[in-house]
Amino acid sequence: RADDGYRLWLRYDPIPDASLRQAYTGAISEIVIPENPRPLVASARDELVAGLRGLLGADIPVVTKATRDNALILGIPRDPWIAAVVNEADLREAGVEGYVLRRIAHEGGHRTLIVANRDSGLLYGAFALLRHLQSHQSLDNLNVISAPKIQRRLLNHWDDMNRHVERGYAGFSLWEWFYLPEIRDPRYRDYARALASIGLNGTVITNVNANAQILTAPYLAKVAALAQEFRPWGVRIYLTARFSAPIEIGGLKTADPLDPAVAAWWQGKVAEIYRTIPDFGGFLVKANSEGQPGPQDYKRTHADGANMLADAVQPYNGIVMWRAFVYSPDNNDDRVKQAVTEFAPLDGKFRQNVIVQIKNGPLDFMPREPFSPLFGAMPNTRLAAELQITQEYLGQSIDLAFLAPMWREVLDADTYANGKGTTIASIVDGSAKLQHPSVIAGVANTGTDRNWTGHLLAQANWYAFGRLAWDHQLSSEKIADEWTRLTFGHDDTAVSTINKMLLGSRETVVNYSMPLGLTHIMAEGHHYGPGPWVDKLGRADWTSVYYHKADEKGLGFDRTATGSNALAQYAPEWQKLWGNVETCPENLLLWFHHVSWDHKMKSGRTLWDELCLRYQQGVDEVRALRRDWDSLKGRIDEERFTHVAQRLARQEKEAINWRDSCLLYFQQFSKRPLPTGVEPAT
Ligand code: GCW
Repeated sequence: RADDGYRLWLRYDPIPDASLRQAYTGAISEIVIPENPRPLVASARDELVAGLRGLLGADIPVVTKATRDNALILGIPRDPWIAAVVNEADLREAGVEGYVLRRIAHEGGHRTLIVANRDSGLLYGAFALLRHLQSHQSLDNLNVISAPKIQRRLLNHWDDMNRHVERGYAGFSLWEWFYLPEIRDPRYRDYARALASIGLNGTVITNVNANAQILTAPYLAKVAALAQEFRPWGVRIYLTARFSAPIEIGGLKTADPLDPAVAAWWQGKVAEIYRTIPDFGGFLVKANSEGQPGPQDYKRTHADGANMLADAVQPYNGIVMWRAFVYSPDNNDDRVKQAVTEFAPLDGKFRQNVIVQIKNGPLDFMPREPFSPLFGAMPNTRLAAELQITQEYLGQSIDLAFLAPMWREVLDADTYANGKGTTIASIVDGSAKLQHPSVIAGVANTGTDRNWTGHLLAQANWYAFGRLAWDHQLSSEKIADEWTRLTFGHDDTAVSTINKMLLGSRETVVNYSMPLGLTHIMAEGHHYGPGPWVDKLGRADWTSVYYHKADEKGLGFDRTATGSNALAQYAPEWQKLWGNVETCPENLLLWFHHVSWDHKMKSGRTLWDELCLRYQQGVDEVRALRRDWDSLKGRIDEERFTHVAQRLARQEKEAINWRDSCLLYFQQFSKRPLPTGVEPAT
């Protein structure tokens, strides 16, 4: 059968081992759900029925009261007997959205329970149970309590109203505006189901750069139709709010946040939104960044702008996610400093339903950059992390880059804001300070491609984001292993090979594109492939030369006290480590220092030789990826095998292009020969 990847990680293929299949079938004799289930419970039921049919090849009957031994029961602990086996403490641990999965002895036989405080927990619990079976784990001692650490786990779509996806590499936007609200692609349901399966509970469906059209009445009716499709899967809709909307669609002369007419316009608009979409989540705003309008156009602050919107949504429990990705056109200072410069003085000035949303790094979703210092600079403000699932700077939908290890680096990064151990994860989830609602956002990599994400293996990034949003303690290894088994089955060789490929892939991209802390030297505009020579654009901080600063002496951006001193925005512990060229980890060396070509690296080589060898290593690693994948021929279906093999072949060409382009370019400055081991340019 043709396998185009549409089913994602929800394949439910028959479990090959007959004895295991039998064991499961014996252990789940019927599914018990309450009469007239509410929508989320009905979704849980449908998923269990479909999942078990696929995995076990049997139709498990659905009943409203347990009639036999080995019933699988979905319940909210109103039944006294459930309360007797799942106690108060368990339920507290499961919290608002979590679940308890438990196999218990009951009346001389057994029951399997999915218990939760709310319907959403039952839905997540159903997916978790199916995942358990797909992982071929035993049901015998099943006993799991799981609850999300972050409350709002959102995708951010950069989808324009004309269905173009900014930085999207998987086709067009999924939202068919022209056809909505009457005509609804069944894919909307599949999309929401995929989100629910990994615990995501919201989605911002429009680009932060989109126009204000989305907020007009005809479009709100279309959004309401999408919301209706998503709702049974517990997925709420959020929209971007263009700050100048009162002018563009409201007929006002100003969008000044302190003008009462402007505030009144937004209040009216918000009331209209909630009449149309009662469970609307709130707004995401990009203001005064890259040409977008904002409060500063009226000499007001980000806080003035955000608070005005926050007050409008507050009566409905809505939230405002205000992005901190800012760099102004007239800024002569190091661009990476600006978010802290602009936002830190506003700490404590935002309403409680405002969350300042920060990209993981201070520059822009580079293959590697240090964490954004803003996470440690606003102790009295709710802060969200924005990660990029779509691979704008990491090979788009051609190169393989599994991003869980990169996100782990960010989540685990210690800001020292409240002393040692104040990780970004603890700031985002609110455990380091009072911070509700907590939010994490991932810029989506989905589109109309049959396999959703363009590169089949990029599905792993969507999956990883959802799993980390639910539980930011999960290891990259665990997530990779889960995804690989769900997607490719349990062949030992296939699993270990694919896991290994995934886990090393991001570092490989770093090696052949921007090693040793280099950033932003990609091609102009589309951002795919090398462009270290990019110079003389509209603004200096869009060029590559601004970032690598190659000259006769050396390479890299001095961000210490002798340079831009961006380093001063970090805790003293980091300043000490990163500020010294001898102690700065080499993977961030050229981010923080301008280093002489002859600087001696840990390997004993010069910077120049090391740089050359890193680029070469990147190429070699892509070749190894190809060999690994080729070794799987016959172990996975031909269609998916070919799909990935073709992309890896292209990736090798691109890696060579990166190596040759960057080394030839930098060699003009270093004036040194390539060291042994580096292939001459092709
Ligand atoms: O990474 C840059 C992208 C822009 C994007 C911007 C942002 C949505 O190149 O395409 O615009 O960041 O995050 O606002």
